[in-house]
Amino acid sequence: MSRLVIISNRLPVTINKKDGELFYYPSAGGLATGLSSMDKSIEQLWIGWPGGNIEDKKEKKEIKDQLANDGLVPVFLSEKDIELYYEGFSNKVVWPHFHYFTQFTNYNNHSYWSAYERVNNKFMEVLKEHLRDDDVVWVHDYQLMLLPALIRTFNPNTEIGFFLHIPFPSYEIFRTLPWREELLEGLLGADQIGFHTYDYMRHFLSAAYRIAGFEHNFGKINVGQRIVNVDVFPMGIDYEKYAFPERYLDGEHFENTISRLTSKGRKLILSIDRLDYTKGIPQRIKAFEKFIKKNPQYHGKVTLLLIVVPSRSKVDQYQELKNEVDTLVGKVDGQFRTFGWSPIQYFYRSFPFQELTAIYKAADIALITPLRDGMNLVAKEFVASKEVSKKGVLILSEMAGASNELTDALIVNPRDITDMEEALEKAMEMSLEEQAERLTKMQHRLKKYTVKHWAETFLTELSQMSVLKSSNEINELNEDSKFQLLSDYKNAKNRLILLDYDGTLVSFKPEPHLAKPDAEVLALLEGLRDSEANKLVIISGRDKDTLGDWLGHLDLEMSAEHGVWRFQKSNWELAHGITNSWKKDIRPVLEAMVERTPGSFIEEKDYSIAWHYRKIDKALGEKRIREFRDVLLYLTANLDLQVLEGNKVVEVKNSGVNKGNATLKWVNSSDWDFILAIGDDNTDEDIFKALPDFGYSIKVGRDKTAAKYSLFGVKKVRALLKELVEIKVT
Ligand code: GDG
Repeated sequence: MSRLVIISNRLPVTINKKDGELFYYPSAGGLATGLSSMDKSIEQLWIGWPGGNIEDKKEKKEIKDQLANDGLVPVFLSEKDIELYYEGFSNKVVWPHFHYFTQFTNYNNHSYWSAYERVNNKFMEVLKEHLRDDDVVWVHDYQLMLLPALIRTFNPNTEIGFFLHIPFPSYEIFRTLPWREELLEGLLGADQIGFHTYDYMRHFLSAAYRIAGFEHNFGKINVGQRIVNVDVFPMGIDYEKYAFPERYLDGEHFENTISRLTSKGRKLILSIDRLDYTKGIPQRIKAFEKFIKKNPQYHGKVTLLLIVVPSRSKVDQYQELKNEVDTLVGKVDGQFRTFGWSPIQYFYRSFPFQELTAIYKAADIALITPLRDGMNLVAKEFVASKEVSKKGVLILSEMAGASNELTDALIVNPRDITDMEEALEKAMEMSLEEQAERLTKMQHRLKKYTVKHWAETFLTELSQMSVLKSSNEINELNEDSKFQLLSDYKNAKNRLILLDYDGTLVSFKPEPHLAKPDAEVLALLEGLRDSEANKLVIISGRDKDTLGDWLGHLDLEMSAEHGVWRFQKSNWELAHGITNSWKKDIRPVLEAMVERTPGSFIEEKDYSIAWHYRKIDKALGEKRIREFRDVLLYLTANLDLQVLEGNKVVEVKNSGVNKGNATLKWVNSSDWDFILAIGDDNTDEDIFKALPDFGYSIKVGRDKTAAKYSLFGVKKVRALLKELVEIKVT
């Protein structure tokens, strides 16, 4: 079994130096707690920053040795790295931007960006010292988005997964980042990219398409010769740990904490987050204030336990937020407190796990209302803590990824103070039956989709990608097969060469009339035609007039409109039994498609008619085809026509006419000792299938094909034809 190498910004252990001595603590945060409960039977190595700024060589060595015992490898960051990469690019650019706080995004600090690049490379350098050929590497989160591509360059065969723990913003937001291409390119180095929710996945796919031009098919993106799988993996929790914390803890202390919290018989509303502007803490306090104001009957009977865990205190916005929270708490408390009651109990610190779980158990309501949150594990942990009691209400923001799963919570809009206030009223009044019913449903899900399940699903799907990679392998025309083709060509006396035009000899252009043959392609065709042993045929879906104008002077043979016309001895001949009287019935349907789809257009040929959607969003084009498919099929069935779906085009033409039938006429017209056919489109598959066994068929592109070989791109086709032409010369 392969070894798993986890790479994240922070290690699950944080080092703190006090009075010259090093102390090791478990790191806080969802990622550290989550991954630490993964199956230990798989060999693991975890690479990351242990926190702090360790400069001393002796200390570095000591830390390295100490961590190595637990399979951990430190990446040491300098003071500058921490300032520019961690506090800078990660937390002042990516974090606010991806959480839709663009007013806090620093768009113009290039030293942040260079540090981000430099530190991603630093992680790479450490990985290089440890990476084995069969390792599976799993990179985590927004601080390391360049790493997948760096690993890919270093070792193209490494299996690489990437998981983003925060939201991926909509394309409209993402596009405004100056480093958008670089970040996409970095991420697309992975074999698999995972997100917490379908929305984040959808946003990513849209950005990859609109910014970098990569299309996807059910979440699978073709990047060069690789497939990148993009999918949703909602992260779970270690359920048992929160459901039965007493099993892991000193029971007495645990019970004491609970009884201290519940001694006054007041309802306890819990709010717990890192101090962060994404968490909606001020709005939450305002909602509580409104609730207290509106419901005097609860005075003295309810407490908001407001726990704010210090975080990123060096970033300006966090200091401002701290002041705002302090002021708001003071205001509400000052306004409503009595000698025996304080409406808010405010803690600006973190709690050990033991106390945290006791707090979860003691709380009656959890008020978790982030303005944006990738997932939010606290919500899940609170629900799990009610496994035994079945008492408690979760009020959850619709902007937290967790709201997609915890649909039995009271879901609120975190910017709507009234909505949150009303949810508090509802929670206070909710019957025990309803609480139990809602909790049971959510617990059922959380028990099943634990963090272990999350990691296993991600890694299983990643390993299936490598199976897919090998089963999907395309038989590329490599040096050996090309050598055979060239030598067969050289030895042959009677050769047939069938070439498609668009996408094969010339690249696609936004409009068909722009794809005129250039000097290079004309010279290649002349070169091939000039060999006496060659019969050169252009076999295309284009109309005969365009082909005639562009290539008629070359004195070669042609087939136009997928076999409707045949050009021989400077003369166009129509295939038998073909009519075009049906066009008047089909045209209005295609015109309706154009009307509904700005940017699409009709191409009318003598005996066929096509609707192109090359210039518009592929998804919109495909949606339109789905809408009109039934009408088209109904009409064409009655008129003995066929509907062909090509590369961003739908074409209607007489049935029984296709490139395959056209090909057979040439194939049967002589006793060839060499046949070569090259094409890129679905319609060219008919050509490949019509060739005798000894024929060479080459598909241009990466799709599944009946052709013997594949070549990637027009440039490569031209290079091959050039070699054929040169054989004639020598
Ligand atoms: C990211 C995304 C996503 C909190 N306070 C204390 C404490 N915690 C523990 C909780 C929980 C974890 O920290 C917080 O998890 P979150 O999910 O809320 O958020 P982050 O870790 O900041 O961030 C987030 C997550 O990654 C996972 O993908 O859900 O959306 O932003 O486990 O229990 N633990 C202790 N004392 C505390 O005071 N011991």
